[in-house]
Amino acid sequence: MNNAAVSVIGLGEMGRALADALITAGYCTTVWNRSAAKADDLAARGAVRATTVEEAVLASPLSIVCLLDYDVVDAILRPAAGALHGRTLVNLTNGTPDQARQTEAWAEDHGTAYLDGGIMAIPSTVATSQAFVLYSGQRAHFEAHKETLEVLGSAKYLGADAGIAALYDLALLSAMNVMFDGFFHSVAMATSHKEGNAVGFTELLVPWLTSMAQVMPAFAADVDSDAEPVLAQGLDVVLASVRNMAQASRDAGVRAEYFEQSAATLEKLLAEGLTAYTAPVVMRHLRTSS
Ligand code: FVH
Repeated sequence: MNNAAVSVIGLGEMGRALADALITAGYCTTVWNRSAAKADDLAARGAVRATTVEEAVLASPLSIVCLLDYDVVDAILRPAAGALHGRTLVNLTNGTPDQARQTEAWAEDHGTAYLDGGIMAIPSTVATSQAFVLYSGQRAHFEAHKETLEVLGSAKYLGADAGIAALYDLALLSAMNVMFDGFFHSVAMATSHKEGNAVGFTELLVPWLTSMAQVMPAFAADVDSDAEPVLAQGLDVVLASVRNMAQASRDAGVRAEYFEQSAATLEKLLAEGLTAYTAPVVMRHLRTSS
């Protein structure tokens, strides 16, 4: 039995999964939520109900917060600032890097050790081998609570800048969002055919995307390197296929704006005299500040 105490503030879908994992791991878990009924199942499993945020914070050396957004975090924690003094706050709410840094500064002003985090899991995968959680802030704070944080999923420390976990979290989520947009676009195209069906098509799509994901480390190495890129394709070849994707989408009665925009970008790069589609070329185009 692990007798360490942890408080979980925010018992939405994710907060309940986090609290449940801590109870299962044997932690003395205190919980608080605006809508108190969401603590019922956890209390039945042994969680201690706090009636105020302050009471929840005072119950444990470590409080884990998982709420809708940083405005809610701010509104909930501000009145409990005194209780947080000398304790550790881990904020797993989705937010921007600047919000994370501002919350760290606020916490430090109140004598609170702060870690910001990003949960790379859905509620059903919390505490499984699929789950990992990104953390940033002072390493000493992470090391002090690493064992507890490992209960939620593999704990990955990214660095002292409190904003880096949020940056990586949002970057990973952006890749996921674009992937799902691409998935739905491709399904709309494939099912425009009278013999097309989404399930059969997806049986081809998943191995295709899985295979293409294997190329990413080589692209990434080209981004990091100053040497000639290893992976290169003719820009004219890529443009021709993107134009075909746009035309076939239109012919299938599917919106083609994404590919029309993509074709316009490739045309612009060709007009600038570039001939190769490489990771550094794409990066230069994406980085608006360079
Ligand atoms: N669910 C997921 O799959 C993702 C996985 C990755 C991480 N996200 C982030 O986790 C945060 C919480 O998400 P959630 O799924 O738990 O969201 P909800 O079930 O909607 O719970 C929201 C909690 O926030 C409380 N809350 C909302 N507004 C207020 C407010 N004005 N004052 C006090 N509390 C508020 C809400 O309380 P209640 O409605 O139950 O009373 C819940 O505790 C989020 O950042 C995700 O991006 C989840």
